[in-house]
Amino acid sequence: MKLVKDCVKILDDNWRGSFTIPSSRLYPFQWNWDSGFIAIGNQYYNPERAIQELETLFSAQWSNGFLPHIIFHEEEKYNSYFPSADYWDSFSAKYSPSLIKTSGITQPPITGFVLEELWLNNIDVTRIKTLVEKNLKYHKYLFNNREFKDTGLIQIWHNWESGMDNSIWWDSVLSSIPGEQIEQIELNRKDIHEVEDSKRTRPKDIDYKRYLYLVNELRKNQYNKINDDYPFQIIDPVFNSIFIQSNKSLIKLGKIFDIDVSFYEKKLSDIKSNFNKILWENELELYFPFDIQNQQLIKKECSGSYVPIFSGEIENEKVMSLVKNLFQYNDYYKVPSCDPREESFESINYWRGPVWININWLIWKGLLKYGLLNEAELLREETINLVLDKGFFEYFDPLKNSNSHKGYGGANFSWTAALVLDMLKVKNNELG
Ligand code: 2M8
Repeated sequence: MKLVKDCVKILDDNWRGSFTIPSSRLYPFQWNWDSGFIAIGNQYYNPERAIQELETLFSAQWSNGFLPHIIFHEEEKYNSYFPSADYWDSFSAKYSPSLIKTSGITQPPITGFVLEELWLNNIDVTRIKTLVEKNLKYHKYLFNNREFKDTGLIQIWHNWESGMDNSIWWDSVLSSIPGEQIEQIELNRKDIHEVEDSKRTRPKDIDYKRYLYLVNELRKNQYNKINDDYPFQIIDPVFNSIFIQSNKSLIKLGKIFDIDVSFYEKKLSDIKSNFNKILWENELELYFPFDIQNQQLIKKECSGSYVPIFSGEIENEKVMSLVKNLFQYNDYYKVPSCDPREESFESINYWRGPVWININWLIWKGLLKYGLLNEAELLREETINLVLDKGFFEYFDPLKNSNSHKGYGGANFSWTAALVLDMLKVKNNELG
């Protein structure tokens, strides 16, 4: 099947000997949640690469358990990405590894779930056990350093930690950073030279200055704590839904491997009882992020509002409301990263409107968990067709009547290929 061959070729081309880059030139290093999604796709054709991908990621784990979002593997490429390895300056942080440079923030913790998938697919048990132990240490770090009060819920400290970088969800918080704090920040952006039409498809300079302001503040504290007035303290439903599922997977695997997981069981029950209380909005019947500094939900409809289905831990009634909402419009492809009815919607600007394959995949997985097979199939078909029609890009214009003949951002994008492979696998039950 040609589509399968194309997916495998992209994963092959982006493989760098022990890890996979998301897309050449634009993202020349290893990214945390990308690696999780990539391993999902590689487990069928290349199980050795799937496990190695995670082993390489965890080889850059900090001694306190923290798992960074970028691993800067190839020194000669340090300056081809901004902010560069030197900008992050991880070597000056107490707990960072001393041989490999990394960023100082994390990303949605998908790897626990991925390990369960690899285990189900009979990939080397001894190697999986070692990774489960490391992954549990990472979750312990999150509980010990990022828990919001005693809720079990984890806070993120940077919009890059959400993985949905310039989502309209973060607008209010980021724009609260005073102008004089970012005036002096210098940019040396590389991304804008690597994609077409970057003015309309990538974040603006002023956004980048705010992102860097946050990095600078975190770096002063060795990425390990925040000051009381630090503006970005968010409980993100996407991060936490993925975290719930990964905790469940690690608890299951931990028991199989005779590891004491009682700490995580207690914490998981805390998150489960607080997730809906804090993040569900009753009138709009959607999930939203909670802004801790301003003590309020950020009530804007984004694709992330649906990702909690992936956790498998929300009540049927809520799932049905989400599904009703999700399938009510047919004039755009599912699932736009920002609802087209929102004022800030921009159809081709990165996380402010376009469809992303990883978010569709998470929602699709969630629908399957609830036995919503028709809805899951609709989403799966639409997602695969979008890639067939517009190519293996990073993101896609959701408007059906637009003139977009191809996708946007990075081409030959690894997680697009990997997750399409997974979606094909379920349908055909084999890939050949
Ligand atoms: C994008 O984020 C990076 C920063 O981490 C960037 O824009 O330079 C996001 O889409 C993120 O979710 C993704 O992991 C990363 C690599 O694909 O690119």
